[in-house]
This record gives sequence, C-alpha cells and structure tokens, in this order.
Amino acid sequence: MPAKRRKAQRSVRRRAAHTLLGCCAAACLSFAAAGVVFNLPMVLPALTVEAGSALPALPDFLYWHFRTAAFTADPALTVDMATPGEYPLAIHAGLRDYDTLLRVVDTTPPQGDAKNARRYTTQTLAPEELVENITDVTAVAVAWAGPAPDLRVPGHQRAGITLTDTSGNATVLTAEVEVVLDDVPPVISGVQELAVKAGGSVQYRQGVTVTDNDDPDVKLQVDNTGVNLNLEGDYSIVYFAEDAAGNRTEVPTVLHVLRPTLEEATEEVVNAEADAVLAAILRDGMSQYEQAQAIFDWVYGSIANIGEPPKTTWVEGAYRGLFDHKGDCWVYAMTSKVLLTRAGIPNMDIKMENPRRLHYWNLIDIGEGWHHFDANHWYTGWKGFYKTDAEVAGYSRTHGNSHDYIREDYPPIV
Ligand SMILES: [Ca+2]
Ligand SMILES: [Ca+2]
Repeated sequence: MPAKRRKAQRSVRRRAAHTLLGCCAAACLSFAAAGVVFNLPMVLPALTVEAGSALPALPDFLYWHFRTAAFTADPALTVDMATPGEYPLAIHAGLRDYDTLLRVVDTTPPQGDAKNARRYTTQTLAPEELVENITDVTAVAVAWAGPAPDLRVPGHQRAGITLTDTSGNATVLTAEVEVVLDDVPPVISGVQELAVKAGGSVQYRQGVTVTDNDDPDVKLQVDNTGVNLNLEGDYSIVYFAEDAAGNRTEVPTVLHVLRPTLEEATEEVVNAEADAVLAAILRDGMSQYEQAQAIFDWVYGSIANIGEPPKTTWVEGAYRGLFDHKGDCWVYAMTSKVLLTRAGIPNMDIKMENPRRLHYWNLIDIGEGWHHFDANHWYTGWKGFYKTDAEVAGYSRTHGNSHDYIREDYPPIV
C-alpha cells in the first residue's frame, strides 16, 4: 500500500477512537451527575483526621460533589473524635453503598505547666504533684522522667516529669523541689487541769497555745473523746498538735466535771446521772419487767426517807434522789420517773391529795396495761412494785386512804 494511503487510514482510526473515548467520558460524567456511577471511584477509602477536631463532613469523604450522597448512618452516633481509632462508615451514592474508614489519630503531645514544690523529708512526692494545667484530647499519664527526687536529702533538686497521652506522644517538664528537714515537734504551752460544773461548758483552748519552728499554720487540737460534761467525774483529755512534717506533740491533762448544786442542775445533768445509774443496774437482755424491778430496787434501796423538800420541779426532785439520796415520796417518785423514762419504760406521775395527806408515786405500762409503781418507803414494809389497782386499793383502805387518787384524772389501771 502506498504510504499516502496508509497515513490516511491511521488518521481515520485515530479520529474514530477519539470520538469513541469522547462519547464514553461524556456518558460517565453524565451518569455521575445523575448519581449513577459504575466504574469511577466516588468515595475515599479512608480519611485521617486529628483527634479533638470536628467530625468531618460528608463532602470530605467524596472525590467530587455528589448532591444526593448520604451517610447510611449518622457518624455522630459511632465516632468519638476524642478517642483515637478506626471508625468504619458507609456512604450511599448513586445505586450503591460505599465503605469508608475514618481514622482518628492523635499526633499532638500533651501540654502542662511544671509546678515547684516544698516537701519535708518525712513526706512523699508523686510526679502528679509537680504539674498542673494538663491538657490533651486523651487521658495523660504522668511519670518521672529519670530518677525521682530523693526526699531523704534536704536541699533543692530538679525533677523531670513526663506527660504521655494514650497514643504515646510525650512532653517532658522540669520542676524544682525544695526538701526540708524538720524534726522539731510543735510546742504546746499553757495546759493545766480544768474544772467545770456538770451541765456547764469548757473553753478548752483558752490560755493554751501551740507554736512550731517551721510550720506557721500548726493547729492546736483537743481529744476530749469520752468527756460527758453533764456527768460528774474526772476525764482524761489530750492536747495535741502535728506540724506539716508530721512531728507530733501530746500534752495530757484532766478535766474535772464537778457535781452541780441543786440550783445549777439541769435536765441534761439529771438525765446523765440517771443514765449512769442505769448503766450500773441494767444488763443486756433484761425484759422491761426486769428493768422496772431493777429500777424499783435501786430507788427503794438508795434513797433514805428523810425530809420533806418543797415540791418544785421534777428535775429538783430527781436531783435529790440521784445525788443526795434522801427525800420523801415526791423524791422517790421523781427519781423513779427519770430512771423509768431513760430506760424507755412508759410511765406517768400519780398523786393522792387531800387536806390532811399528800402522796406521790408512779404508773408504768410495760405492755400489760397501767400498773402502780410506788418505790416509797412505807413504815409497814409494804413495797408497791407493779401492783394492780385492786392491790393498791386494798392497801389504801387499811392505811388511811394512802393511795386514794382521783380516778377520773388517770387512764384505766389494771
Ligand atoms: Ca495528644
Ligand atoms: Ca516542726
């Protein structure tokens, strides 16, 4: 074939090929615009972003704009931008779903400020105590960079601290540690024995001071555990102070809680004294009947029937019985009242009163109805413990109507 003819044929094939390629490209782009793509890549296989940044938008995953593309599921539900890792996602584009991968990476080292410290040779020091204002998108581990400071050696030391995030990015800081030797305990001055009337109050710290050779903030403290300011007795108390280095000083003394006078006695004082009596006469496991019997026996056996004090307040009556151990029927009744009440036994006062006689006693109810409880000393030797109304009425009839109370003033008595 002549050369001129072969050249003409090659030119025709080239034009045909160009025409064909041009048609295909146009068709593909046309399909892409319509959302129908068969061969051209639409979605990035993976996208890498820094942890802590915003969640990438859909267009960040596409090779080119695709108006109808959408995530198959909201990535905000599965992706944690604060946690490095690989998060599989899927994007629907055209006629199919494309898998993609969001890689969240942390390449940023943590940040923080070194913080100098002062420690005593008796203390410990953790690397965390030498750094503040730590920031990073992930958790940060704090460790010594090199040897830890030797707190056995007084003086100034430099310490390195490493901040490492969960991806291994690290920052090293340097802080200064002043190590102080203080082996001198605080000095407590002014301690003396204390005294207070029961029911009063104590200014424990008045006149007592503490100083320390190094610690300007050393505090004076008082261990007064066990002191009952309402109950007469001698109580051990301890003043103590501990300086910042842990040196401790203790100074013991005694607090004397003195018996108050009748006029000074408060309800709290009488209750406390009653509690002390009950602690001595009651045992665990006693029934209420047994408790009432023990109270009766104590009142009957401890109080002498002497005098006729004025009938003022029940507190004064109980005081006379508990502290002075003497009195009349009113003292027996008021002493029984406080002991029964503190023991949790329901009780009430009862009296007989006429122009010639006056008598006080108690009623108790331990679950069997009201019974008489009369711990008074009767010249006949009669004991009025847990008596029925009939029993008391019988005694009353033969002893000058001793218990002839006004029936309407009281609940039914068994
Ligand atoms: Ca980081
Ligand atoms: Ca000291």
